[in-house]
Amino acid sequence: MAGRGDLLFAAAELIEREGGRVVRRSYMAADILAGGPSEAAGLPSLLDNLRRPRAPIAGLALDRPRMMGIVNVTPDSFADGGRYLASDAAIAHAQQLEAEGADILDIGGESTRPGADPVDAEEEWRRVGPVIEALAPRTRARLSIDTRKAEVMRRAAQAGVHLINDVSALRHDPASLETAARTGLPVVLMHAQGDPRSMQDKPHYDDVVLDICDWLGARIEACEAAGIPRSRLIVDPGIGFGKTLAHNLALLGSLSLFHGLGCAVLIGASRKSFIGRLTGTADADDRLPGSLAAALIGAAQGVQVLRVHDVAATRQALAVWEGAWRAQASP
Ligand code: 7PJ
Repeated sequence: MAGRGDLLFAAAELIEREGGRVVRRSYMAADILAGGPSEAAGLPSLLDNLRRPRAPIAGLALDRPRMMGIVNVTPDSFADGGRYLASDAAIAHAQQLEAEGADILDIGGESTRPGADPVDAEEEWRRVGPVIEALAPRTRARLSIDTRKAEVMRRAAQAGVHLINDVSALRHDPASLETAARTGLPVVLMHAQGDPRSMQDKPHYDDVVLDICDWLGARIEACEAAGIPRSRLIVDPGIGFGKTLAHNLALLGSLSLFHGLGCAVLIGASRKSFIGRLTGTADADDRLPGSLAAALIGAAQGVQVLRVHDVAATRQALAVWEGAWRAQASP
């Protein structure tokens, strides 16, 4: 799957909407490869999406899970509590995450946690600009700009970032599609229902996994129409963004479905409140065990990028998973 010899499927479930109903049918892989069930018209392109090797992202081969370390430069981000507001501290934190093994550093200056207030582009750039400018010439890790604003994307690209991460999937700012296309950079398209201020009010889906998969498919098409090829897109179901606990768990359980979109897949579950709600862990800093479990669930379903706070701990968890996984794939 996704060009990886260590990820295989022996059976597949074909899920289709028929009117208001969702119909699920299971097939053995051998039967699909022998020509496929005649009732499944879209199957050849779906199989092609599932199997096609993923292009490297910003020069990173996607043949194993990659870690994106989180660098918040915000006064109100819930997990770090503004501890890294000063750019010197953010730069030091980024370098620490790189030393721990982060492949990508995701630098954000606007908190998008539930209930957060927006900031303008000038203030956002004042926060992230000095951090990007300091890191760009001296880091091995790829730099990602976590922003919803075209102006911040443009300036970050100029300053040398390798990747755009937009939690609004290039919808928040009407100039983002065109600006992102012009940078030529890869883009993470994350699903969110509602905006950060209101998204946890009453999230609703007909079928959370299928609805988000279809939504991301439509965003991919919008990007392609704007000149960003699918090979430069990464999809993300947006854990915690307009989702109940049940929605988040359903998504984590069905991550492999998103490979059918033909892009690399990213998840960000690190320290999120669904872990707290599930386990009664009020303090985000105490959610490392649940975060590691979520990272391994992602790895086991072929997720190519894991967005995490705790790079060293995630690296250790992944090393054990990967060692055993590869040993059974080729004993
Ligand atoms: C995500 C993100 C996520 C992507 C945040 C937090 C909230 N970007 N930015 N995916 N979450 N792509 O880190 O808890 O899940 S901010």
